[in-house]
Amino acid sequence: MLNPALGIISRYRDRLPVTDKTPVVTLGEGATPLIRADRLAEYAGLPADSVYLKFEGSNPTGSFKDRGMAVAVSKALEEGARGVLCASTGNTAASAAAYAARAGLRCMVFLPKGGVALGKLAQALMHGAKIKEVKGSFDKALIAAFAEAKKSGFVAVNSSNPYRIEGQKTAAFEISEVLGRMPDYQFMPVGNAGNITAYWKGYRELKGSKPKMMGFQAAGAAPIVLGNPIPNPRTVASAIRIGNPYSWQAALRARDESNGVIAAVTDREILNAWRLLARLEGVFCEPSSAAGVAGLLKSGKKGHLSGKIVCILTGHGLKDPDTPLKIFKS
Ligand code: AN7
Repeated sequence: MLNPALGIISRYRDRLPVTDKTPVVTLGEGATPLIRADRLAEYAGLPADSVYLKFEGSNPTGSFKDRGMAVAVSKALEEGARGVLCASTGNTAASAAAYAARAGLRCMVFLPKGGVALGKLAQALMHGAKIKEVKGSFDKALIAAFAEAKKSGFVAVNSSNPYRIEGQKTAAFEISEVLGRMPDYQFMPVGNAGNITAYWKGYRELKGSKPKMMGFQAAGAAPIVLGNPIPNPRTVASAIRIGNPYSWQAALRARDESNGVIAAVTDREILNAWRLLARLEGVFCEPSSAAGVAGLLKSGKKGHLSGKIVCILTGHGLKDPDTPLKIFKS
């Protein structure tokens, strides 16, 4: 195996849209741990050696976005872009800012004002991104970002950018390599729905029996579950506070082709799963990342799960230091 520190482009070059001419911009993303979670499995009423946590918080900027950004920024550099831009609930901005800095590109980020966790804002500032705060939700910021991309010629590196999806699909390859096959179920949060789209693309490119894709939105920000956009999405899980996901149709395809589910979990269920991960397994993810685990705990109780189950923990707990302090004050 190639040195994992070389990043996903070196490891999966033959399965990514790069050539010898593509300048590889990497921070050593990917090769994140797949952590066996027996105590969580027991809590969910499932057997030992059935539940695994893919801890994407171990990526260089602390979220899964780095996989997609490595490819998107490398391609932007190859294509001679002046800069990159994105709208973001925080993690995309942090990742874009870091990879743009490394590539010597300018970076502009459109953020929902007051809606981004502290650590993510600190990252975007630290890496020198130009920050535009937009009144309203992520969905408004995305419209502003697309308008600016048209005007400025900066490349949009939201998950509308197909290279983002290509990079993110590599997590499906890693899980399958470690388990020796694809899992039976995959539980994960759904926001703008790029990641569920990317995983499903990755699994589709592999031969064998594929997982059921189990996506979870926060109940106050669950447009896909309700079947219509939400003008004012609300949830404690700021990363997935999204009312009109870009990859809506692709997420429905992933759900339907895999015989999976996209459902909602309440903030209470998210926070409970988030705390359980920290206290039963020693794994600190951000609140949004726990939405898939909240879904697992609900489904586990119904008793029809079996086989290997992977939960995607999309971002690191240190991204959002305010939420534990607010919730566990005493
Ligand atoms: C920790 O950074 O949309 O369903 O702008 O940061 O692929 O959107 C973040 C999303 C899950 C949802 N977990 O993934 C952004 C942004 C974390 C996240 C999601 C996000 P998608």
